[in-house]
Amino acid sequence: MGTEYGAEQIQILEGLEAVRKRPGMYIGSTSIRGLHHLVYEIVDNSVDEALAGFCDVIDVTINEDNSITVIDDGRGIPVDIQKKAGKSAVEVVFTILHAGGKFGNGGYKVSGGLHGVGASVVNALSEWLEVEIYKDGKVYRQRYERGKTVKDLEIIGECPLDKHGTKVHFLPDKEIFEETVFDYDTLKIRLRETAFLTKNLKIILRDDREEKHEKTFHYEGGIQEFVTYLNRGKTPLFNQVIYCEGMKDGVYVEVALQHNDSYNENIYTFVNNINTPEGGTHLVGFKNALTKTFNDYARKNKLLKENETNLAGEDIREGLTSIISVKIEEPQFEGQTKQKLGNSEARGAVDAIVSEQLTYFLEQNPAAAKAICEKSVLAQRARAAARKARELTRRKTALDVMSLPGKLADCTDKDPANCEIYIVEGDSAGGSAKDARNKANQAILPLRGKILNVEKARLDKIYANAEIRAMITAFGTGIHEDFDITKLRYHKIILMTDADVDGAHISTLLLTFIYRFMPELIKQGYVYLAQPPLFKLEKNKRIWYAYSPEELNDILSEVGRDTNNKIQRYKGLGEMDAEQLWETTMDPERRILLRVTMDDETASELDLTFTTLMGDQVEPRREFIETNAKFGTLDI
Ligand code: TTJ
Repeated sequence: MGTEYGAEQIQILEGLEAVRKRPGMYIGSTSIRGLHHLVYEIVDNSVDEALAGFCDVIDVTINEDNSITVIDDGRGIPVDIQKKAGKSAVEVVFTILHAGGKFGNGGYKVSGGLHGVGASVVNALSEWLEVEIYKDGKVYRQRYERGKTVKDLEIIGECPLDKHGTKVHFLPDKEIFEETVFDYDTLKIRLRETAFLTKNLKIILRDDREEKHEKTFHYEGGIQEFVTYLNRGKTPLFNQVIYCEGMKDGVYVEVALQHNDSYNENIYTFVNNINTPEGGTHLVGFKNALTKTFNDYARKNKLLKENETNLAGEDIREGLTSIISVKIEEPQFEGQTKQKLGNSEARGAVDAIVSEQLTYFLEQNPAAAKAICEKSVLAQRARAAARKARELTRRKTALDVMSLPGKLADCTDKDPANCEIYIVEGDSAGGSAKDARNKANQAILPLRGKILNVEKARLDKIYANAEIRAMITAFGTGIHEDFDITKLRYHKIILMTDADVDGAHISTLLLTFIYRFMPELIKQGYVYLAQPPLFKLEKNKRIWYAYSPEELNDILSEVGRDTNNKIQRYKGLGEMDAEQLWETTMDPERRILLRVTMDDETASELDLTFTTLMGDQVEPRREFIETNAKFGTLDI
């Protein structure tokens, strides 16, 4: 780790021009997501320096003009001239694509993942970028504009001999990005995650814009504290967070886990601090070790009787919260989105380290071991019952209309791409919707009674629930091991509930079911929220609808505020007749639909969103419904 590292070790691979032409290729997109990516790309360089053991603090500031400043106390980017390029190493880092220690040997020990493309991409996509390096008593500085060097690297002053580090200040280019206003919460979630993954590193995030914020993330417990954080608002089965750590075949492995009393599995995997939402070999190794270790323990300690079958992996993972973090010198990413770890040595390393250390933990902590085993046995029984219940939701063939739920008013068009299904709460609203709809391509599924809260129920109960069964059969996709998105019968699944707190609650229950059991529907953008109006304004035989108090105000200002105004506040869908429902909420030409989105980047927070919403803690739930934060939605 202490290898001498200078300009020589940085290799030159490619030119920068391509980046401004096709930014999406390098940072995923030019939406707000890509914008935030610029910050992670810069910060990751400082994190690498921290991982190498030379940096303790990273300071990130969103400035008033939505420029970003990142300062670290590392060794400072090398300033010596690199012979091959004929310019300083700093300039190479910022002006040559793929430069940076990442591709050489003996430089950085680990490298970025998905878009680990480095500082030059950020530079190319910034109106301007300034770098300052504090090293050997001198302050170096260079400025670039849209990726082009403005001036040679200069010494602009002196600093104390013991000061060292790098400062980067950049303004994302408005010519490139659709959105150039940073979201404090998004950066906060991601930087907190980075701090959890890098034990002892302190990250400070400041927001110097109008609404000031400042937050310091510093976790001595690393991923163990991450698990505690993820389990906040839940009830752990035992106090300790199990921690396994070790190095094998060039793979550094850290795993932390703790069960809670819920039924959900919550595992987040990382490679070199980068989220791998599609898992990969490290996850496979972990699951193997967990299944094997618990079955061995349960048999040995008679928690599983001789005539009983082995626990399945999913039984043991019921209620499990875990972080798997590996560091590898040359990670290989696979899959369509390159978010899945491919290195086979990671499987063996995680398996070996977790098997050994988890076995030891269980032997040392029999009470915790017993609690987990007993929960797993219950899960095993529920799984058997659930299988039976699930079989009842299977339709014999895709064309077997007879097995569609009785309450479904299906549409006549059979091409899923044209079809929509409205999930409506209550028979009366369902009735209006049936009268209002375009029968050709709009199906209506009314749900009655309270929707089951899947956060609080085991699988067998969930699959036995009539409302949930109706949705599964209507969607056509099947569920669990049967799930097949190509069988989806409607490309728009539209949740239509009253525009009040109860309606929001029902929507959330429905979304929770979809999120937990059919997340692909959300990921692929098939799920929507209808937006019924809140107000009707009638004046001189003319009618306006408003979808928010602000909109009502705007309309009132336009038509004049006088005694001829008749304002009705809609308390529910039931107060609208079929024609009004069509005009305001269902007519594709006039309605507003919100597409439900989810962001892999902040997935660990999304889980809490559901736990909070659907769990026992009443206050956080209210707050969520009122602010409707985190769950992404897009106006379309
Ligand atoms: C590499 O090895 C020799 C000593 O310096 C190491 C290095 O480059 N460290 C380093 C880079 N620390 N911080 C950075 C860095 C910080 C920011 C904010 C942005 C960039 C591109 C690099």
